[in-house]
Amino acid sequence: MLFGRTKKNPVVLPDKKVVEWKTVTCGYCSTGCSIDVGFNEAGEAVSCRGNAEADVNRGKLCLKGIFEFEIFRNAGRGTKVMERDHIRDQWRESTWDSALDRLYSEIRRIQKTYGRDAFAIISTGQMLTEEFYTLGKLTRGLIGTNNYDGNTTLCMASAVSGYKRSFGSDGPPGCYEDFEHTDYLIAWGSNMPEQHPVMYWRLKDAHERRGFPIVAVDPRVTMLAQNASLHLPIRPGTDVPLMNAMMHVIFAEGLEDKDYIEKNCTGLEALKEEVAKWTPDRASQITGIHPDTIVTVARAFARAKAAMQVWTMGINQSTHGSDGVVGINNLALITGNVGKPGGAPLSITGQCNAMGTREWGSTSGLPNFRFLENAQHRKEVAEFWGIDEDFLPRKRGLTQTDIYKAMEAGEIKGLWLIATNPLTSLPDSARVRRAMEQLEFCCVQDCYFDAESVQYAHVYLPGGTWAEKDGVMTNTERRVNRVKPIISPPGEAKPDLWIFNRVAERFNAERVKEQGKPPLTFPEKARDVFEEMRQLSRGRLADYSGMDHDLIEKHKGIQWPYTIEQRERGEAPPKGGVRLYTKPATFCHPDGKAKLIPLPWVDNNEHPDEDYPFWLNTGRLVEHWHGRTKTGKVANNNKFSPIPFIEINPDAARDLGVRHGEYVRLVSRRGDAIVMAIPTGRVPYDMVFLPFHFHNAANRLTLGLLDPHSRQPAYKQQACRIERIADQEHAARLCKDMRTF
Ligand SMILES: Nc1nc2c(c(=O)[nH]1)N[C@H]1C(S)=C(S)[C@@H](COP(=O)(O)OP(=O)(O)OC[C@H]3O[C@@H](n4cnc5c(=O)[nH]c(N)nc54)[C@H](O)[C@@H]3O)O[C@H]1N2
Ligand SMILES: Nc1nc2c(c(=O)[nH]1)N[C@H]1C(S)=C(S)[C@@H](COP(=O)(O)OP(=O)(O)OC[C@H]3O[C@@H](n4cnc5c(=O)[nH]c(N)nc54)[C@H](O)[C@@H]3O)O[C@H]1N2
Ligand code: SF4
Ligand SMILES: [Mo]
Repeated sequence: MLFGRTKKNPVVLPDKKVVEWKTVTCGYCSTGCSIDVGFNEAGEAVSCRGNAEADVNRGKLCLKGIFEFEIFRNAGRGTKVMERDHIRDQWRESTWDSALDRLYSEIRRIQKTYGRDAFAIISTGQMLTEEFYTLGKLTRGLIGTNNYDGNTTLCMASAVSGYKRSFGSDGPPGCYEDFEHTDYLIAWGSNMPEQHPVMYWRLKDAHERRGFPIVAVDPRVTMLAQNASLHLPIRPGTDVPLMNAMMHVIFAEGLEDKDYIEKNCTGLEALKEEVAKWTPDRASQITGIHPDTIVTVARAFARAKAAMQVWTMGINQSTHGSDGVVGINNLALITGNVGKPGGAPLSITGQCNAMGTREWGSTSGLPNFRFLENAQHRKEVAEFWGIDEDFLPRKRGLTQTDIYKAMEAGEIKGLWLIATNPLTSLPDSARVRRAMEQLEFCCVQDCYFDAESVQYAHVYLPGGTWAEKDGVMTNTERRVNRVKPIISPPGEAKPDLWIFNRVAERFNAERVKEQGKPPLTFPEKARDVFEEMRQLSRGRLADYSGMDHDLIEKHKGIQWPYTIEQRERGEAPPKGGVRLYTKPATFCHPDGKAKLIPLPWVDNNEHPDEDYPFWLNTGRLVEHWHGRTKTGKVANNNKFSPIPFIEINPDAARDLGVRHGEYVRLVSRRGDAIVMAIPTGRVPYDMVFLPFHFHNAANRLTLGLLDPHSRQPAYKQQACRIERIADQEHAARLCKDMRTF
């Protein structure tokens, strides 16, 4: 019998005439899928398919990965080095030598005039690990500014800070294989089917076979919530009270794992004292979740043989982001769900290599989770690099979010932006513009010349991206994956590693000439940089010492830790399933114990009121990537949502007299934006959801209060109002002006 369409409109797959497939790792999200890129006879990249041998994705890709080959040559790529004297001047074509000399001399001029930290460097989670390590060495070892951070402060800072507070170090303990063992899974503020689609496929696959409950905690009815066993439509910013009430129930009913706590944790009494105050009734008033539901979830979570928690930006991007992560860790610790199959508090990372910069970028510390505040760590790294120990600062400098405030206040005068686009991604873009206008000098290193921050640059450096470059990336489950240069960057664009090495040459020459000291090593080849990292990692939590580029490639990714001792014993790298803290009292605090930390809660969000009656929630769509420099030009991605829009509840739309597809003006205390209204039951009556992918939309309105521990902005909780627009044609033009490609 024949299935499917046999005659009418058969689906015909175009023959792309691929003659060769080359395997790399996807450059979008942190799932870390392995991709085969197909090349035709002319050497053009024409197709992508999932690599079937890789444990991560087992042949699958999402719709960003499928069309990723298009980014090598799509519109707006930077192909020339550009310079100008003032940000209002026209650009002129320049040369690498001229632009890099200028970058070097402006850094030193600004440092000499205003102090060492008056020049800031901000990087990303989207380069390769060898590039992060090299930039860290250049910044900490030669340039010497302490105002060095990454866009990961907008993304993973709360997870990092929460892990450090609970466990003594960053580093997600779980892995994807945990989905295959868990008996209960809570997803806090994570829309995995859209943001980590192939990771979700792994979860769904395990779920279909074993049928454990999945609980989605999210104010929206996300795609994950639609597929969950239970959806808790929590009031924005109130996850910590919910966690406290769950712990209240667990202790009140004696469901905690006393033996695990005894062997592994400190701080039990103080935690118990705090959560005693959080009855389900009290938490229900704050969270909007029925007390019976809280009791049911707490009991089931504690009774499950193995219970897992995953979370993403719904937790991290909040004024209680770091506390939310600690709350998740507390729940895991009191029920003994750390370091065992199916039991993990697993932070889902965002960007393809946000983990790589956490491990090696030296932004918040020194390589491999070493701290600037630790004298022994400073000594180790200074000796390894061959620098004076005193050259390293004794505590970390400003975070990205605070760097912009210092720019606005005129304390920071120069900026080198690398692979991040703050005009679209930082909260309250009017303030970001004011801050950028204060700068005496700004260099933007981006693979796209049409990235908005280029508007404020004096020097533009065209970077290569993704598989135009050589190195590794670490995914959410601590798997180090390989990326190879399968095509050259367009025009004069160069891999970021090449750029850092050329900048390092200039600072090294100064070091030799002015201080008579030998230059620091800056290997040209990524595999030689990896060798330095491998040595520095020995005996550390993120131990890479058993790995090298070829082995990583052969195994389609290796999870850390994989030590030289394991390799010498002949142990092959495990296929998956590597966990942290599997043995008792092996946490990273000095006593080996994890800390249970009480979490009192203060409500400090901007709430809807009479003037601004809606919650403004912002986030992502499956088809787009951040500021859309990439996906905005891929037709098969952009066509799904080419203009800014809000999800609005159909009843709210009706009460406002707003029809489906009408343009409205969204107004907050910071600014306004014209967006299209799409009524949907996904959001409650008093909330709108605005994807942040569109330039001049979401972040004109966001408030971005900062978490006190991590300094990460609360992008998801603020108030706005909706105004109808009489002249729809004019509104359509304005909306289009907000950048569509
Ligand atoms: N397609 C696509 N995938 C991506 C990205 C992309 O741009 N596009 N970016 C990557 C990056 S860098 C990141 S960080 C991840 C982000 O991945 P996610 O965090 O999954 O994505 P978001 O849409 O930002 O936010 C997730 C959810 O948080 C919910 N939320 C809002 N407020 C609260 C709250 O107070 N409590 C709770 N519990 N939930 C809340 C929102 O309603 C939203 O559904 O995605 C990665 N993957
Ligand atoms: N309102 C709101 N705002 C948010 C968020 C939210 O949920 N809501 N989420 C926040 C989060 S989690 C994140 S991670 C940030 C992301 O914020 P950004 O980092 O600003 O996001 P991107 O648009 O990905 O910017 C990356 C830039 O680097 C360039 N690029 C990409 N790859 C390379 C490369 O290999 N080399 C070089 N030189 N350049 C490259 C791209 O062209 C792009 O211009 O946004 C944050 N902003
Ligand atoms: S799930 Fe993430 S890593 Fe996999 S193809 Fe999609 S964007 Fe790439
Ligand atoms: Mo992110």
